[in-house]
This record gives sequence, structure tokens and C-alpha cells, in this order.
Amino acid sequence: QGQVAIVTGASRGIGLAIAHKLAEQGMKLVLIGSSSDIHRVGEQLKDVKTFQADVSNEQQMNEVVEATIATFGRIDLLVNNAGIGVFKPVEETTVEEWKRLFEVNVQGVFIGTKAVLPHMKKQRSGTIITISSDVGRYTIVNGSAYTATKYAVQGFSGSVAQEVRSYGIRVGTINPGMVDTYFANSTQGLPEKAEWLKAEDVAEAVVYMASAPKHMLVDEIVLHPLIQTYPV
Ligand code: NJP
Repeated sequence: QGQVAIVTGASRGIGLAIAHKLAEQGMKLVLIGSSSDIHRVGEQLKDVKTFQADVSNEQQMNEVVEATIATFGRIDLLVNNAGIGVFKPVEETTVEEWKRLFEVNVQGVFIGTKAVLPHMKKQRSGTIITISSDVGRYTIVNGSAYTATKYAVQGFSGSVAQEVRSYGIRVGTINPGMVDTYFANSTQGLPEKAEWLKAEDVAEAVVYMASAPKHMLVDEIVLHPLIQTYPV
């Protein structure tokens, strides 16, 4: 009760489900989206502030974090959820697509994490959860650029987890398989995705990781739809 969470990419999909689940837990929320859609989400929830900001922009993210401290006084949880996907053969992937994937999926996680850490260190507590991917653990065809970003995020999060654990700060990743959202120009609720994970399934994992006893770090949660085959 009374804890404060920042969730990026909360205007739809997994981030929106996370926002609703954390609100049910009584958390105060700061929600970020790159489009003005994020403000509509704010109208559905209480104790919430919404910001239209690009996670890859350090100045914008620092302003959101400063506004969070000014409004709520602390930051207990950061969920680095915002992400984009491009799935095509490597020769068809442009340098612009490669750069943008890394800006949002990797630089965005770095910037968000860097911005909250001084506040969490002062509190000597906090949890940082990044929504990475099962493809941060193995590779898929036609996903080379996206897969590279999620491998990068795994390395980053694991390293930061070691760096900040002595401050009582926990850093972990959640690695879902196929989730029914708007990801990579899809639409949520299509019949062919009926048996995929729901955004709420990933949100439940966030709640589990964030509400674990303070002495316990849940490093990583991997979850798949039962129908999805994957390398082991
Ligand atoms: O995607 P989607 P998901 N700055 O498209 C926001 C990972 N994942 O919920 O631009 C700030 O429905 C965007 O906001 P707006 C995936 O890699 C997914 O599935 O305003 N926000 C929207 O709210 C990603 O890390 C699957 O519309 C930015 C949200 O991000 C995470 O799950 C599988 C932004 C995207 O909603 C959430 O993706 C997997 C920016 N620069 C991992 N760019 C899957 N769906 O199957 C985008 O393994 N947003």
C-alpha cells in the first residue's frame, strides 16, 4: 500500500495490464507512453500521473523521474516495459530500424534504470523489472535485430543487479513468449492468438517479482503459452 511505481509503455498491451494490476495492489502510478493515448489510461485509474515521453530520450525521462519524486516522494518500482519489434530477414533490415530498436529496447532500459537509481539508493530499496523476452535467451528466425536487443537487455540487467544489490535494490527480467498485444503492428484479440499468453499473465509475474520478500531476488521469470514450442 502507498508504494510508487513507474511503468513505461503503459498505453496498451502488457504495460496497460501491468498498470491495472499495480493499481489493484494500491500502488501510486506514473505511466509513460510515446503517444498521447497514455493520457486516456490516466482517466481510468486513481493516484496516477501520465506522461507522454520517449524512453530513449534522457532529458524527457529525467523530467518524468523528477516529477515522480516531486509528486509522490519516492520510487519503489520501475517497470521497463516499452519496446518495439521488427521481424524480417537480416538483409531486409535497415540501419534505421536497427538503430531505433536499440534506442527504444536497450537505450530506453539504460536511461530509465539510470534515472531511478539515485533515488532508490537514497531509499536503500527498490525493484527494477525489465520486460525482456524469451528471445533474450535463445534465437529465432527473422528476428536478428530484435533478438540482439533482448540479449543486450539480459546482459545489462544481470550486471546492474550485481552492482546495486548491496543497496537493497533488486533488478530482474521477465521473459515472455508470445503475448496477445498490439506488438509489432499486431492487434489484440485476434482469433489466431486465442491461446497465446494474455497481457495480464505477464502483469501477474510483475506483481510476484515486485512483492517478493525484501530478502529475495527473483532474477528472472520465463513464461510461455503451452502451445508454443521453443528450444531447450
Ligand atoms: O507491445 P505493444 P507489448 N517510448 O505494442 C510503448 C515485450 N515482449 O505490450 O507508443 C515510450 O502492445 C507504446 O506506447 P505508444 C516487448 O519487447 C512482447 O507486447 O504510446 N513508450 C505501448 O504502450 C516489449 O518490451 C511480446 O503506443 C513507447 C507499448 O510501448 C514489451 O513486451 C513477446 C515507446 C507497446 O505496446 C511490451 O510489448 C516478448 C517509446 N519510445 C516480449 N515505444 C509479445 N507481445 O508477444 C513504444 O517476448 N512505446
